[in-house]
Order: sequence, then C-alpha cells, then structure tokens
Amino acid sequence: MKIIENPSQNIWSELIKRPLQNYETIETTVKLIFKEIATKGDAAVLKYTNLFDGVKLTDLKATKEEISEADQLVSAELKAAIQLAKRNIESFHIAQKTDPVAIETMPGVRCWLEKKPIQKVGLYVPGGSAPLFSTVLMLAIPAQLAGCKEIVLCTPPDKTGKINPAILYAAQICGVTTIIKSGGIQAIAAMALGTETIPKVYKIFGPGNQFVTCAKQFATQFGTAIDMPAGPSELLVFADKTANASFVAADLLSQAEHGKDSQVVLVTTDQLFLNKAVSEITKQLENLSRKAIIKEALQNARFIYLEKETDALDFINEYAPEHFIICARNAALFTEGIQNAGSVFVGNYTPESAGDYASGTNHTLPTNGFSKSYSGVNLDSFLKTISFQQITAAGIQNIGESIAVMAEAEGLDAHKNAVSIRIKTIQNEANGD
Ligand code: HSO
Ligand code: ZN
Repeated sequence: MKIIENPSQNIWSELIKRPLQNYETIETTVKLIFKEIATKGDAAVLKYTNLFDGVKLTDLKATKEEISEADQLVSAELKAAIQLAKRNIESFHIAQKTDPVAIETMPGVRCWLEKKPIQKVGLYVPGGSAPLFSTVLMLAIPAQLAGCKEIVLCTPPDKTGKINPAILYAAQICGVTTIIKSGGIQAIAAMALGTETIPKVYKIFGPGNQFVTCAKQFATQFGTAIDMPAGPSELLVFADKTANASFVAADLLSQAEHGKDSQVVLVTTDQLFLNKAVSEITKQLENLSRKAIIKEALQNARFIYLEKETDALDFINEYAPEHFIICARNAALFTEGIQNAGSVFVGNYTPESAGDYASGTNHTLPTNGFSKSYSGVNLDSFLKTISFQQITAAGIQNIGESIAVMAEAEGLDAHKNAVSIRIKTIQNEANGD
C-alpha cells in the first residue's frame, strides 16, 4: 500500500499509471489461434479448450439437458436475487430508449434517424476463480431489450466440462440464443470468424483477462466491433472526514478481490481519515477468503492525501477511474465536476457492489483511463443509428444550387450533375417540354 502526501502535479502522471499489461508476447499466440480457427473451425476450438482449460469436450454447445440441470442446481434464494437484479437492470435500460429524431432542415428536405439492433452479438463471460454470472445480466439484458436477434454467449467450462449453473440460469432467463462452452482467445476468435457451431457475430462484448482483451482487439481486424478495450477492475474513492472509514475500506477491498492486477485508490483531504482507512483495510482483510489475491492487488493500491478538494477533483479527472465513489460533504463539487469516470457512486450508503450486481446500472465499464473517451455498456451499445433523408421536388430546388456550387468548388462535376439533372427535369416538366 503506497501512501502519498500532497503529491505535486508533476508526479501525477506517475500516480495515474495502472499495473503494467504486456500484450506483445500475447499477440503472437492470438494471431496463431485466429489462423488455426479460420482454417480448422470447431476442431481448433476443442483443441485449445483442452490445452488451456484442461478439458476434452466433444460438443461446444450447452445442451437443453445441461440448461435444465442448472435450473435445478441454483437455489431459490439465488434465483430470487437474480430476478430482482434483472428487474432493476431492465427498468434502467428500458428507460434509455430515446425519442426518434426527425426534422425538416429546410422545406422539402426531411432528415431522420432510426436506431436498429446489431443483429448478431457475442457476449464473453469469464470463468476463472469467480465465474461472474452477474456479467450475463449486464450484457444479455440490454442485448435483448435492443432487439438483437442472435445473442451468443461464450464462457469457459470447468475441468469437468460444465458451465457454472448460475451462468446457465442467467443466460436462459435473459434470452441468450446460443451458449458455448469456450473461453479465452479461442472463444473470441470463433465469434469473430465463425465456426461450424459458433456463429460469427458483428460485435463482441464483455470483460476478460489479458488474452481475451488482446484477442478482442485483434478481432476488429476481421470487421468485428468490440465494446471497449476492458482491463482489470479499478476503483477510486474520494473521502473527506464525513466518510466512514470501515465502509470505504470495505469498498476498496471489494474491488481488490477481483484480481491481483486490480487497482484501488483512495484520495482524501483528511490525513486522519487516511490512517483510519489503512488500518481498517488491514483489519478487514484478515477475514476475507480471497486474502491472497487482495494482498497482491494492494501492492498496486494508492492512498493519496491532497489538501484541497479542487486538486483532488483535478487528480481524479486525470486518473479517469472505472468506478468512482464519493463520500464527502461537498459531494456536488465532485458530481458536477467529474469529467472522466465509468460509473459514479454517491454517498456513504452507495457501495460499488450495488452497481456490480443489482441497482440497475451496467457494470461493464471502461478501465485503464479509457473513461476519458469511452462510455460503459448501455442500451445504445447494442444499437446502430441509421440516418435517412427524403427530398421532394420543391426540396431539391431549395437546396440544389448550394450543393452544385459546393460540388463544383471541390472539382466534382459528377456530384454537381446528380443535382442539376434533376432540377433541369423539374424545370422542363414545368415548362411542359
Ligand atoms: N466490478 C466488476 C463487476 C463485478 N463485480 C461482477 C462483481 N461481479 C467490474 O465492473
Ligand atoms: Zn466488482
């Protein structure tokens, strides 16, 4: 745990650095696997599932029997919790539907926009030490609400060849159309290229480790879009003396438990609070099951004391956190001043866990400073906007001359002609020629 007091602005660029990710060595493997999947399809996916996940599968698709077996295995209590989260996520994402845009820019020139679902989407749900079925809700619910026809989900099987039952249950209730037992680079490559069993999709969503992230970026070379270049989880908390040190410690620990490369940061204007938070962390850590992972993640943690709130805000905007918790009397300074953050949690009773699971907001968010330019996943992530226009005979006469002048100035007389030929025809018709 690094404690930094009153850092001067010239070391901020050092402080906003995330734990190093090295994609160079991974890229060679990614290229190789894409190449093999392009030529050998399912056989290559099965081969790499055996190699990386240590399981020999015969079939990549989850069967109806497996899905109904999972339904039996998920407790009624967990099902009820998932259903509550589903309702909240649905409500918040339905509310994101926008009104149609349609105007007449000038008489006879009508322009409008229509949003259409991305027809085929691929959702990636990591397995690993904590199979995050909540990610299924965060991706499949908006996909279904947007109207995506084909919703493919890939997730790695365990050593016995099975998918976590809660993942299967969530996929089932959220309208996933194909569930594939495959993870890592091979799953991303299969969704980007298509195989006998795995449909080729137009956009891939979801978090993953360095291999998955690198593969997603490589997939864009094959015309597949991606949600964002997602990396390890991160949380920044701003706290003043009105914050509760044990709550803040619990929040920081909650995100540190994701993985050893996660980063948690505390920024505070109260030195006493900083000390309290650090000792709370040490205390609470002892009782946590993922202590070993958290300890490693805490090596990347930063505890920063800044005297002025405005400096704290500037620093936070530079850091551009994935998650930003505000526990401060003057919360408005931060809610109004925040420019770069994936998702913001306001007040002592708003833990990040609420947004991770059930409040309704999406937990698929930009990391690694990408909240400077990317949004988190939302309904629009599953939609495209098509623009339309329709011009009447009167309209082309109103706008035509300007188009012709501009086309001529660009030296594009065929463009000019496409307009003048119409205007001439209208004039001839009017003259009865
Ligand atoms: N904090 C993670 C999401 C998550 N947390 C899932 C628990 N389960 C990335 O936003
Ligand atoms: Zn989390």
